[in-house]
Amino acid sequence: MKGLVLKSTGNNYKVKTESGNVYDCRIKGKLRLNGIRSTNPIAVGDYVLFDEENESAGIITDIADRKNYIIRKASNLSKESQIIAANIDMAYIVITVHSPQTLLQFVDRFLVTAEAYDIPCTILINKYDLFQSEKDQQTIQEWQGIYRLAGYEVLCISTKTGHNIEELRKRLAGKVSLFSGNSGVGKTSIIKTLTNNNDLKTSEISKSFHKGQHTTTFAEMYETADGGNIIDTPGVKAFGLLNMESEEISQYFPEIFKYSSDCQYYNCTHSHEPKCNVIKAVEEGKIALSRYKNYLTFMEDKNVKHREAQ
Ligand SMILES: Nc1nc2c(ncn2[C@@H]2O[C@H](COP(=O)(O)OP(=O)(O)OP(=O)(O)O)[C@@H](O)[C@H]2O)c(=O)[nH]1
Ligand SMILES: [Mg+2]
Ligand SMILES: [Zn+2]
Repeated sequence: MKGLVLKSTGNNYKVKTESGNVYDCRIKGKLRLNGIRSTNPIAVGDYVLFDEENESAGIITDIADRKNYIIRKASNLSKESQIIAANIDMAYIVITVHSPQTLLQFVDRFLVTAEAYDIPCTILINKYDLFQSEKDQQTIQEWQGIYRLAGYEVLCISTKTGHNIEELRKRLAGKVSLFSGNSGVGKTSIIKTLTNNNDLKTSEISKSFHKGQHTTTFAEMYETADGGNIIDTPGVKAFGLLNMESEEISQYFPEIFKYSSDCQYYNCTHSHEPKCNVIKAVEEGKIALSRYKNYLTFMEDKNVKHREAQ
């Protein structure tokens, strides 16, 4: 039988067949896994073949080739990597100005990762109802400016007031969408709003630490009424960049990549070289300073790692 993996807990897989039956599956023996070293060989969004054991249980025997997948490393130096999901059309990074505060470096790490896997990404600023003060509005405008300049769509939403929820619903129709972001930003709340699924668990962020409580513990896929699939994921603290070479990093900042073709040196790192068109674009405000600074930080991280490895 063929099915779609809706949830993976590492040794148990919830698999849905085309006719809509759901099976609890396990893996037996070794599966050929394309050489990916990961803590979870099969992920949400994977298509698998399985043998039916009874009407609600099965054994996975094979996994179909993936269109794409996205991997997360817990930190830059961590060896363990985890496949977050497979066969994704679109990734959404959910962020908040405060309650909890999202750092732009976290956003940029996520965007670089999504670019590396060629997954288009949209930024959702959730809890818009909380950000009506002048200061918060300024931050939102600044963030919109930064990311629109880089070519990303930025949408302000609120599950409390319904702001832009219908806009978001349109974008999700007929697609597989992944939701990621820090714990407590409201990923599950958004999915709950869109699917009317009351089984979904959400919880308030902690009063003393102003952080989420890691309420969602496993990635899971949910269906919307208009044939979309949304993948909810556990909140993450950090995104380690994958094994990419420092030269690759500029390719994953679309706006830096765009201007780099006119740098004087073909191997320009856009950090100190004369006649660097990227530095010129930053000076002219065509590339946001915060993006450029994070680019330099990621390059530096990579170089530090290289030095340590030698
Ligand atoms: N004011 C306001 N609160 C919201 C909004 N959306 C979600 N929340 C609240 O934010 C808190 C955290 O929401 P969750 O949906 O559990 O957050 P999450 O991102 O899924 O968190 P993890 O599962 O831990 O990663 C809950 O108390 C929600 O009610 C919103 O638009 N406005
Ligand atoms: Mg959640
Ligand atoms: Zn340059």
